[in-house]
Amino acid sequence: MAYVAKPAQAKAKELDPHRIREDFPILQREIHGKPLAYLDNAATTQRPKVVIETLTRFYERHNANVHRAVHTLSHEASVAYENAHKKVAKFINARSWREIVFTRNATEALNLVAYAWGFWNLSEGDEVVLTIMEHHSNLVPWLMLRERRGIVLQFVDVDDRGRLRLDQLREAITPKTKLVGAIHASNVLGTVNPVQEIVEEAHRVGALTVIDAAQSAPHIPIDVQELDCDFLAASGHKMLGPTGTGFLYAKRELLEQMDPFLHGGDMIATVTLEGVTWNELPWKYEAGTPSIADGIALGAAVEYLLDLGMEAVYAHERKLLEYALERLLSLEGLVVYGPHDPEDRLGVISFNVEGVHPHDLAGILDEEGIAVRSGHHCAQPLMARLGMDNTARASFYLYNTEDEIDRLLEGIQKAQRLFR
Ligand code: C6P
Repeated sequence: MAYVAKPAQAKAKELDPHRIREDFPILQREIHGKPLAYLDNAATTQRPKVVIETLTRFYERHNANVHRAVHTLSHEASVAYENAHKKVAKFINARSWREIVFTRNATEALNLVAYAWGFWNLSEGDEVVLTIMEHHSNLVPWLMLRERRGIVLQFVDVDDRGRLRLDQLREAITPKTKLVGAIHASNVLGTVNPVQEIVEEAHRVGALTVIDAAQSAPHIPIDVQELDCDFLAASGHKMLGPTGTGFLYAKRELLEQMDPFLHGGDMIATVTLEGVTWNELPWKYEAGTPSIADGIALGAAVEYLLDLGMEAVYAHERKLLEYALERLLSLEGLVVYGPHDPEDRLGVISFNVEGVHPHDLAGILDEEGIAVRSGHHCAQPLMARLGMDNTARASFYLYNTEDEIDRLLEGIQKAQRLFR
């Protein structure tokens, strides 16, 4: 089990999802005449008013480019943008805000690791160990490096319930291993991987680690100092921030040693026709005009989560998960993928209804105002390993309620009746 509840959690204040829902204007919407039940949070979450207002306020009062001018607006924008990095650093307990690079999404953050670190530090025969559970974002860049640099990829399997084979991981990590990459929580199965143990195993042979926290950072407390991971990527838009936001955490010494992979404005200190010197961290890795308003609004999202407390967010979602698992597992004609023990997973549940294609099921649920995702979830090797090609997927967040899970069950039963 990767996320072990700490004693503090027992004291976590209880979230009131009905109160929280008032902060999210979109949750007041009706879809096909029914109240929206948004259960597609693993794809992207909704935004609270404070995030939407931060965007509007920026454009109405402070809009200017950052780091480029001495006028008041540019100064205000620069300070707010820097402060957003500080909030994200606090959110994951980084040693310094300079270890936080803002990116467009988790995919860009993971590509940054592959191209700024992997391309220059890996050569033929070097081994990278990945799990079979990786999202394509932490898989395809390494497949590309295998073609371009001749690196060797080792994949660690899962058991039939979708839990990582730690025995295989230990065997796969050898002195040839230069990097171990692992998804923290699976976007298909909800499985939480024991990343602390994975990092320890990697460091034993001197390998670096990249953790894909796109599905964990929004839902459980993350402490990068405690994890001691070298890189960690996450999506801002899966944790109440605007689309077009994500971030990479990397240990400062690595960010200092590495060269950026995007070159141009703002990321340099000096340029002559003979060469360049890099800007200070983290701007060295944020070439060109960044998504300033979105980045600042990500800071507001992170503050909103910190105010509620991540222990409380986890405790609420844990209750929803237990309720949903119990109800889904009691339905006949339904297959629920991933671990059945809530200790081993988070609130992302993939399932299939016998005789109903997941896209048809998602369509019927939509008629009931319920949003779920259906498809391969950008993790095709995992789907192939578990003999699935498409699934329906419900994923929860802090504003979801047990009532919405009841509606999901009723929708599934309606589909079963229609397809009988
Ligand atoms: N998963 C889903 O499951 P971006 O879109 O770049 O911010 O995040 C990519 C990504 C990386 N890792 C994991 C574990 C993810 O789940 C995702 C995104 C979404 O519905 C879209 S495929």
